[in-house]
Amino acid sequence: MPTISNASFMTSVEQELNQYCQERFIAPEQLSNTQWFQFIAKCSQSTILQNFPTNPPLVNTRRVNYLSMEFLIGRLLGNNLMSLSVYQDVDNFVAKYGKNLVDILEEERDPSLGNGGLGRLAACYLDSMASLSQPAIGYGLHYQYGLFKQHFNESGEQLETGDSWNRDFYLQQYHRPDFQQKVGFGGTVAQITDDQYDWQPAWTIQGEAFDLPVVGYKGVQQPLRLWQGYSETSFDLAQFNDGQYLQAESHVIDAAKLTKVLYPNDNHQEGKALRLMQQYFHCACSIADLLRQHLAQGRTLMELPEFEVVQLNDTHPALAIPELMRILLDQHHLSWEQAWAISSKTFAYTNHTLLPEALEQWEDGLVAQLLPRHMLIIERIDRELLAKVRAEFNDEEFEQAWRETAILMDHRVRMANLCVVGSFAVNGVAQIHSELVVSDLFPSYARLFKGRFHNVTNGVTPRRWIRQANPPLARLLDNHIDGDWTKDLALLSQLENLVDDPHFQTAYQEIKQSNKQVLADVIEQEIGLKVNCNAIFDVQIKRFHEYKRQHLNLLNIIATYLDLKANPQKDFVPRLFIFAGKAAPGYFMAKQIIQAINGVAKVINNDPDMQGKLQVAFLPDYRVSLAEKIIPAADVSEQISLAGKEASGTGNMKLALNGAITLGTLDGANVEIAEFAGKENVVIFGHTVESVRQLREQGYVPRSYYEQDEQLRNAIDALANGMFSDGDTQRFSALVDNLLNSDYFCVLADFASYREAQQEIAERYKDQAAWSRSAMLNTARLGTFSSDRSIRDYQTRIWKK
Ligand code: Z16
Repeated sequence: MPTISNASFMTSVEQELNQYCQERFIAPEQLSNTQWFQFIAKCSQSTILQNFPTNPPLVNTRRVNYLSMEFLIGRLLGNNLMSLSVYQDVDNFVAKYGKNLVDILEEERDPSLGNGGLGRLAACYLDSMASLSQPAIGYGLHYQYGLFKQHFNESGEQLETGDSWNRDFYLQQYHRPDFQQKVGFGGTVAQITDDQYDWQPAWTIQGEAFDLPVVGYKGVQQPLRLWQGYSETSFDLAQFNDGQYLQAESHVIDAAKLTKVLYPNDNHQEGKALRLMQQYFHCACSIADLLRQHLAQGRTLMELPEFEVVQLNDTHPALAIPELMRILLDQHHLSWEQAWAISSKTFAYTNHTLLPEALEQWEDGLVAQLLPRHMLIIERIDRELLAKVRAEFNDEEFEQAWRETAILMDHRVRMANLCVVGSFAVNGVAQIHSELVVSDLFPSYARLFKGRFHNVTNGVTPRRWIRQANPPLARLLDNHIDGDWTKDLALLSQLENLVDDPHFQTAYQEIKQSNKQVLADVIEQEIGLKVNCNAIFDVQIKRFHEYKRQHLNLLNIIATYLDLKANPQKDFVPRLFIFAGKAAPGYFMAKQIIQAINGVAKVINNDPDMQGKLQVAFLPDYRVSLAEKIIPAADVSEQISLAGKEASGTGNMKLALNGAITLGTLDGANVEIAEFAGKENVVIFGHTVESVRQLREQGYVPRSYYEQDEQLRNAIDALANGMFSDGDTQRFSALVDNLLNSDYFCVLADFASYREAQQEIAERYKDQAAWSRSAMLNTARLGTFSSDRSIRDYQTRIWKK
């Protein structure tokens, strides 16, 4: 627990304010929001550093080294004030000078060091580990440019600009020059003994450590350590293009470029050499740093797995496995068997996707060229695996089993395979996903490595996603729950008894309504649209990807619009569709979908017949701070991915906890949300994993749905005939063609069922009492989706000694 009291914190704030103002010859009343922000950031950071405990003791657990290429941490100051338990005091303090803390916190720039779910999950887990005093360190990269900023042009296309987050990021990152590392690339290897080689890299890049303190809620502070590339020599990166990499070896890479930018792909591998270099750089710096700390405490290498665990966040840090092996073999001269005994008990791997285009595979030539020693190690791991597979499978089974399990196949290095073989535990991120990992992705591994496969369902931190994002709901919970729900979200179940209490109902409803009003102001500010606050706020906020099916949502909007135009007198529950999300800059179809939504929004929002009935708001530049504004105001949570494709989802949890009704398929964590909330408190539709399988077996013909369903046909035709593109009949032709002729994600097959589900939503919303009862039960029953619970699952299932 922190040793600082609120009173002493506020006294020091007062003293420092005098000094801050004196230095600037200015009275506190004249400070701008920016200055207030800088000032409060400075006070809270020095307090954290001086007063928050570090290095919690290892009690029945190992220290967690969370390796992730992405940490989507969001704004920090409000979160830190809450963790220090001084949020309210600071709010009162600035009020004395006519300021509002919420406005001041708006000054902080989001550090967008991640793409989407995977990066945000890493941030929630750091928060939970610090709050639960689980010893941990996060290792990531200090990108100069985070995820691009998104804009829309006149015709609704996505444009991207750079996010140089660090330039006006006022919170301090602590440069740790003494933790600097050197990372080699390219060069040659010479064999010394059976197990030991001498690698002479062709060039090296220096890694500089920058720490961001992660402050747990009434817990401890632990570092998020981000590595930045640095070097004295410069180099022309253009010569290191794909295809040319074979010649690039003799050059020195410009280290400043190495960590320049985060690759903007979510659930998709780009396969660029620079990305592989980033991955290795990340692993090499992190593994060296963790070994430094381990050895500094007087511990032996053989003891490593007793004290340290490395959790691999997807395959992006897979090279940490051969890197640890290399150090143990070549620098510490251990035998292969000794090194493998250590390494294979140290790593655990979390799989986040089944999508083939997201499963990383690297050309073996590229890996050999860039990392010749690691390639030898990977080849040896693969050879030893071959012996195991031969022993386990009979002659008939062997070929199939090897196709599936080999690390090296068809001139590719398959990183997921490397992770499964090199880890003591593998987990998926939701029940159904973990089952599919075993049954569809890795059945032979499951037979080979019994007991290695687990499930840990994702979770979200209630500190940010309830207390910080939804202060009125937090206050209501504070007033009605015994104990601190912020630390133990299972306590939400106490609300179960209150859902029939009219006072509580009214309070809960009023909170949602006032949050909708707040969001309405944001929408007007951002895109100039005045919205009807009595409409259903129907929200789909996530990365744009065909499997997430924002175009299914869009087709229903178009069908609804056409229906309302044809039947103006129709009884209709007003609806506001809210979208937010980015498409990878190179993902053409996702960008088409964005443009189509913008096109539809323009027509509908400008149609006088629709005023207050049907509206579409597409908010640009989705990011953590925008999510914090949308989520508390949502009535409906769109979770409509094709069954089997969304590993878990985490936005689904945030929305449901904040009282949105899930409208979803039986995919990812939706399945568990439905179980916990109760089937009657969600709306489920669409094909299941099993029925999608059957659909494909029969031979899926999307055009037949188009031909048989008039509403669907009219909707698609409207897209095709220029109704939403100023008469341009070509603008959406790729999207239309794709839907009619391939439709890999079965949008047309789920259209009818989705439309029915949408009508059910409208019906249910008419009964406000029943609706908010369902919403309340979502809040009451979903405490299990706290990331604290996920971390406890990791502790008991995976990290245990
Ligand atoms: C990502 O965000 C996810 C998976 C992946 O392989 C790569 C990236 Cl960048 C997402 C999943 O799509 C999502 O279902 C899941 O909730 C999230 O990771 C966290 O597990």
